[in-house]
Amino acid sequence: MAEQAKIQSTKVTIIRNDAFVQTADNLKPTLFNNAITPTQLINVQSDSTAMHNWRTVHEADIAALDNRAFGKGESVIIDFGDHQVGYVSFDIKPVGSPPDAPLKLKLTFGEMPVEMAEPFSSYNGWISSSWLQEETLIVDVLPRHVELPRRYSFRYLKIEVIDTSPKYRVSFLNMTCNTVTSADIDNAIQLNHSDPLLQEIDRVSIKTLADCMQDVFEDGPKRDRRLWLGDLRLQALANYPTFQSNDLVKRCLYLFASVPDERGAIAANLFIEPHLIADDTYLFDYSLFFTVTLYDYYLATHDEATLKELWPTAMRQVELALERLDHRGIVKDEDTWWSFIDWHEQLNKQAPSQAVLIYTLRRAIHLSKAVGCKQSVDFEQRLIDIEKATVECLWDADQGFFVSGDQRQVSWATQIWMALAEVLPEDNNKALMLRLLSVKPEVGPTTPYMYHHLVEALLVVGCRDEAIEHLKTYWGGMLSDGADTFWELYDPQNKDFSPYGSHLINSYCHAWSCTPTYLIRHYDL
Ligand code: RAM
Repeated sequence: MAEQAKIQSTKVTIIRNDAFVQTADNLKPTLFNNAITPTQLINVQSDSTAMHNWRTVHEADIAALDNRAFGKGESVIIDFGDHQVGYVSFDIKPVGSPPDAPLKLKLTFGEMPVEMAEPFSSYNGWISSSWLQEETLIVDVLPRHVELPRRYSFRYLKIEVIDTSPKYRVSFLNMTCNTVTSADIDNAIQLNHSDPLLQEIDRVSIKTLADCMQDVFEDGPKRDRRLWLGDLRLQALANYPTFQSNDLVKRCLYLFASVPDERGAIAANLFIEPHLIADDTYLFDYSLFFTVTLYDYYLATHDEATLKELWPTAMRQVELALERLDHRGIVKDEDTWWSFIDWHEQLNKQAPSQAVLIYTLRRAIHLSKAVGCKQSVDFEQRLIDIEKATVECLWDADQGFFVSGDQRQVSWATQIWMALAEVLPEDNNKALMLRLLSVKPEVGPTTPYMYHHLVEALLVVGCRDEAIEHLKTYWGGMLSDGADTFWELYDPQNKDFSPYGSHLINSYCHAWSCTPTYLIRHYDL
């Protein structure tokens, strides 16, 4: 039995498994660096047809930067040509009289043109404005070589000269971004698809995944820069047929298993620095995805030792989820953020969560048999009972849809997850998805996360053409709207959508949108 230490937090007691922490530490990835130089100077112009109403226009070749000198109130926007994650350095040279006052600069980093155009002071969302990427730099002595200490996620860098003095101006030279990723890009498995759009979607998916692959699989290098279980599951799927950084998946699984609470529940996300800390957010679906991610990892690697060691943690997530069933065998609903599923404000989480439980139970049964655990017998019986209860209580035969919550809500998320969980017989499952596409209930998908599940559900039920069409329209839509990497949020009907109150804070390189490479390759689209 591994040595365990107890860490008291406000709400829960974390039972730390030091042996697991050690295993995770031993699997720390190598980081790859690459020095990137910018490609051009740009301006932003308002354009009602462009994403967020802003487009970039070429202002000058990058060579022009060396010969320009900037005084008080002047600014420049530098384009690094593609999305970058890394550390920026440059030289500042004074021009004119000896600098008789410090130099004050404001630097603004943006993944999207809108971040160059709209002042961050206009941000009024509910999550911290400190995620907006900016920096004030005061330089006493010139010339100076600057190495910014923070890692930034960006394509554009705006430099505003707040002040010099009337006697001198400044030039910026040797602008460089030293990029960082743990993805071995040179050795990624290539795809040669005959469809140029699918080829391009695959390329941008891999770029998105690589930029999120750091010391752990981060959800987004701009925000939250954190290991979330729901994102990890999808990143791992995209990783197997591309970078095959399977040890990074293993490391993340061990990190999650290192810090369960006193009931054995796995947190929804982890902080890695200054040391491993489980966030005090627990989500029903995300905890279950520990089990699912282990299942996918085992299928991809056949790593029996890891399966054996992590199986008790995986089994525990299912047991805890089963404890949430009411007397009918239906997951209890609650008016809190108890399960994630998707960001749609009106979405009721009960039925989709029920489906996630069924989806996970199937995989847990497979794993329990693989490790020779007698729990498989109980899980098999529970699965039969729960599926029966689901059809009895949540299936609305008149509407031909599953319903969720007291208000019997019919949402896309519910049908999609029920289809993935394969609750109905094959033909009915396919009919369910086709009905969903034709009826189009009001509570729809709002994130690439939910669109991933929509496309995969279509593939699972055998609607291949519809799946390809949705994949191309949705992710292709992001490309037409200027994506260098795929975004955290994209609602084609409401392109400014943000669950955080402002599109400025959205992440435009987000793990959960990198899955087309998995869908295209795994399902041979
Ligand atoms: C957001 C992040 C993350 C996601 C959670 C639920 O904070 O975008 O990717 O997993 O929500």
